[in-house]
Amino acid sequence: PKAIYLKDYEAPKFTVLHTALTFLIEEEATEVHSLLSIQGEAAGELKLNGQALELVSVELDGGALSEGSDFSVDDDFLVIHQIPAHCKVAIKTRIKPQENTALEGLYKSAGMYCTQCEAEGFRRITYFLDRPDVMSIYDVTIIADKSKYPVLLSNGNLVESKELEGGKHLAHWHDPHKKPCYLFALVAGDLRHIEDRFTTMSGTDVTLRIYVEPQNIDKCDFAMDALKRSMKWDEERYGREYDLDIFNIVAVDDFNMGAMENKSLNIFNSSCVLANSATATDNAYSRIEAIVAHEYFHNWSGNRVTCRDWFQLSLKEGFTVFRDSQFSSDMSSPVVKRIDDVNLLRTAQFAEDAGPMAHPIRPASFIEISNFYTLTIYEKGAEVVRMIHNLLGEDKFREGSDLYFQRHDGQAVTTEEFVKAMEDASGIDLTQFRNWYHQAGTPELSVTDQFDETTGDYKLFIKQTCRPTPESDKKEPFHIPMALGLLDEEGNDAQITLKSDGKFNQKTQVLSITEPEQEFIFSGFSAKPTPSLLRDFSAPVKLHYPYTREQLLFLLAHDSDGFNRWDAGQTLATDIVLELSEQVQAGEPLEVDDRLIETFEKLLKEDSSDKAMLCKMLSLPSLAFLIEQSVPANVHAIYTARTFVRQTLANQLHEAFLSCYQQNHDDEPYNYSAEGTGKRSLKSLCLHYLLESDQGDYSQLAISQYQNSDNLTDQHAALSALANSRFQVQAKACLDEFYEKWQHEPLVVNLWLSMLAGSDRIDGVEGVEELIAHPAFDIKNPNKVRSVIGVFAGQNLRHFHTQTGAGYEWLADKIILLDRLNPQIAARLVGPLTKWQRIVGEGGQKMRNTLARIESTENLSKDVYEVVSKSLV
Ligand code: BAL
Ligand code: ZN
Repeated sequence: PKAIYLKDYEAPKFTVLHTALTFLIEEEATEVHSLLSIQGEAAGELKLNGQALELVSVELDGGALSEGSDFSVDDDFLVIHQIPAHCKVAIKTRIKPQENTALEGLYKSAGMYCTQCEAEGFRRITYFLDRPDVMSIYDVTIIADKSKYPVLLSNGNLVESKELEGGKHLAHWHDPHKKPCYLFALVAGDLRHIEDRFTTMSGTDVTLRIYVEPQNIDKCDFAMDALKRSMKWDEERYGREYDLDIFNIVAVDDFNMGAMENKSLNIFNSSCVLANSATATDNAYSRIEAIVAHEYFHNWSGNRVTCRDWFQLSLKEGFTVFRDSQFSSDMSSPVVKRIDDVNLLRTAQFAEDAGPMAHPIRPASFIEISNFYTLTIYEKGAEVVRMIHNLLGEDKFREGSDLYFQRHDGQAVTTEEFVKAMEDASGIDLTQFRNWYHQAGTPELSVTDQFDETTGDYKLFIKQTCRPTPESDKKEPFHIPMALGLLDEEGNDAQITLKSDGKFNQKTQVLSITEPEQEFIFSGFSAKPTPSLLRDFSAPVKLHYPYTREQLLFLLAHDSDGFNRWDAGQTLATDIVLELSEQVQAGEPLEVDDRLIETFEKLLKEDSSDKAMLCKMLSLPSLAFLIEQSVPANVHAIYTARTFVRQTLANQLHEAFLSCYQQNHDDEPYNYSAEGTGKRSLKSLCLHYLLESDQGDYSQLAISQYQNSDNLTDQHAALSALANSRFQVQAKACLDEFYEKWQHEPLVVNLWLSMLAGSDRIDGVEGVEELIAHPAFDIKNPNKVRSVIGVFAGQNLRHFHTQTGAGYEWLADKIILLDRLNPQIAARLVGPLTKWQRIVGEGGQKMRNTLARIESTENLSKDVYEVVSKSLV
């Protein structure tokens, strides 16, 4: 397979002004008739994309064309040798959605037809200029059996609907907004809906509907509420109003992504829309709220202003993730939201940036674009927009955003247009800042300091570096905004006075790091302050400062920045666990630093009102995060050390954990709210520690919580604590009962599968293979693949990295099998193996050998080939 390069971009020679599509849906096959009104500057060859299509006929301005003399067709293109500058091309194709397991283009999920066209799925529906800079007005007619498919949906407004002979019916949809074909959508099925209304800021009445399979009609209310809140928030925060009379959401079970922002017809993975207290956890509620908002916000950041080409994907994704994170932050606790975002970034995106698939947020090349829906494009992309927001300030950022939407409404543009609008609106020079867009890798800041008692000057020396990544060895310095606080001896924020410009600034000062090495001098100190660096994680960088454990404890107790207070605790715990892991390897006796235990005890006894924050403070860094901090990593030594710390805390503080558990355990009916979620998360954390303690048998506490709770969050917490504990008999009884009760609810079953696949007590590869053989598993369903294979390989690191290498071989077998069915999902599963260079010794080598075995498999998809081959370089 060949790579595609950004530098080769050329504007299209023809565009499609209008696209009329007719879908004749039959059980055997679906016929797609398309009539394209084409316009170019001059006559010439027309090269249309198409994949897995059966071509029926081609006409040009009403006359039939012949293969060979007029056009040629192969696996990827239909080429019409010569068309005039203005013409109409009519193409008929036949497709088999019911056999489409790749879930791209038009496919069938649980008896309903639906589409997924981003990035390049439309070419599996009909021959087209399948590129985002070709924008067209669509008229879509759907004809299908009325009893089987009573609901027929597409983008825009319904302009006609009627009954036809033979039990069929027809619906005609017209979308007045021109759009790229990746935003096209169609749904045909036997669906129910709930309906609500929203009046926009200029007074337009919008009908809102959520369509689901009949059994799910009681799980739509929360998503509807989230949608209305998103619409209002986007008006208030960004001045963005909805632009059609109808907005539809449809839930489907088989979906490669979380959801898709098709114009006015968002299609959602059912896991990202369906919720009630019995079938969704707090985590699911919060994910649903964020994804409903994300897809809705795309209506402006993505649909009204779209991407010129797929190298610009972060233009819409980075900005929209930033917008949805602002929304979620406004709906709950900003610090907790920031902690969650940064945890994901530092654990998974930093690993991506340090691995063989590292790419800039605006990549320069790819083989398969589906492989670039990454944490880098999304999460790091959002961090880059966040830095612009912080450099400009809220008001100027809003002016920049307004200017961007006003200038480029209806256009397909690049990240450059976004940055330029921000620059023009604010007058702030972002020239150097642009390096974030085309340089991959995580910059590292090494900070040292010095205090001069005679002058009262405090100096910070900051050095920035960035390791080589596949696209370049040598990096230009990044523009890194570093938010800084300086704590005095009492732990208060000192006034920060930069000696060079002499003026008093705020208690948090943002320093612009732009050079490879920089020095800052602050004056007016009577004693050496404690630096609070990178407050609120002001830039996506790795920070190195030689904090002593005493300094970290001081920050943990006093820092006015909530994020850094939490981060001081994480740094302390990381330091302790990694030191212990060295001792594990040296065969030395282990002992946990008393100061960590004292800190936990103090936190547990504090009467904190912010339960969610307390839960974060009491959570140890994850095994995945710790592995990232230690390269090359000895997974088993780190696992042993971390487990030892958990058990020591559990044993020494079990009474405090019990008391905290009891204080937060009440009989109030379930209600999804920031307060309720915080309480439940804290309670669940205490329960997990209690079940790890050997100072008492707390299994009954978990069993009772499982049996008596009115909500899935608490039941899941109890079950997963049991599943990971020494109480395996009780765990099995409860888990079996849970499955019996919920086997008809796919989303609950998926949670059950993921609890088992992620359990510390699973019987290794044999245990996970039993899940694959279970009737609840279906390899064609991406949610089930993620729940079992994804969780085992991506989260159950102790068992995946079993020393025999059996975990790697098992994963390779699944990837090879799945590649025949769904290459996108297969390629995602390669991720854990790509980290082979970070795993110490033989383990890393075994991972590499496994990758080589996958690479040697015949007829590998582009998707899997790209990830595997790049990982082996
Ligand atoms: N555009 C693909 C799904 C999403 O990011 O919203
Ligand atoms: Zn998105």
